[in-house]
Amino acid sequence: MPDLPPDHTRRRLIATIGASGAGLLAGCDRVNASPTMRSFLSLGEDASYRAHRLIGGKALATEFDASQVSPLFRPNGATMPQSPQYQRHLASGFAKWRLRVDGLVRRTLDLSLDAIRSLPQRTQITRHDCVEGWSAIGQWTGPQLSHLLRAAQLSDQARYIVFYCADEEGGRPYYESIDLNDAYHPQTILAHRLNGRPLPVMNGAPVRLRVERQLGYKHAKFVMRIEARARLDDLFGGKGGMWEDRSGYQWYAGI
Ligand SMILES: Nc1nc2c(c(=O)[nH]1)N[C@H]1C(S)=C(S)[C@@H](COP(=O)(O)O)O[C@H]1N2
Ligand SMILES: [Mo]
Repeated sequence: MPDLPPDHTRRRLIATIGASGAGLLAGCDRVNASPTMRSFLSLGEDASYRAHRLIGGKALATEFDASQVSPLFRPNGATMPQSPQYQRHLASGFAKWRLRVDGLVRRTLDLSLDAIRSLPQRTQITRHDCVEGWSAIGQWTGPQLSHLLRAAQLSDQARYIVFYCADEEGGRPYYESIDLNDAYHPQTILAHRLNGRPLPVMNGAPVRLRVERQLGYKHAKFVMRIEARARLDDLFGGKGGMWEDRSGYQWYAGI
């Protein structure tokens, strides 16, 4: 699948988010320079994380054929965030919803759904594996997270990308986080379409993360805000995600 947009799309992207072309189109050298192996908590001890990083940070998850797409992409976990704010956005077709990208960035972004739709898009057919013992194959479309991060221009201290969701668990938002290696991975996208249609609410509308080399709970739905951070141990329960905090799930959920 093509990663680079044709020139007119690029120009529109630059116009849309008002970033400099140099910043947007620069490579991701700084990712390779980032000390992801100097890890957080027990990550250095995690065999799956170590193995993945040794095999190569850019290994691709398997992509499938259109004929293999599951008839229904089964929803799991939260299927309808209850907050009045989310309900208002849903009622108005997310017309005034904005995805905020902030934290350790040089420019904060507030992206409308239209802006997200007009970025260069990637479509991929992948298998989602939930720890609860089910899988589904779906076709996802959305911009690569790397495009947003380049537009926001991460500062040198940024090590992790955190996703804050609209649904809450015990007074805290569902949240998840990934390292920069996964954040800049070509298959890491913010999906706003599933199987050729707008993303259904139950599957995470208006946008949800696809981070294809990890298990289902990492794929944050109903993403409201993306934050670049230097550390995770000072956020909520300190383990980098709602399930990690609450039930001791692995932070690196490599498949
Ligand atoms: N915001 C949010 N994201 C979430 C969840 C959730 O409850 N809330 N559940 C996770 C789990 S455990 C899985 S398996 C997938 C399910 O995605 P689906 O509903 O599209 O099947 O979303 C993940 N992302
Ligand atoms: Mo899951």
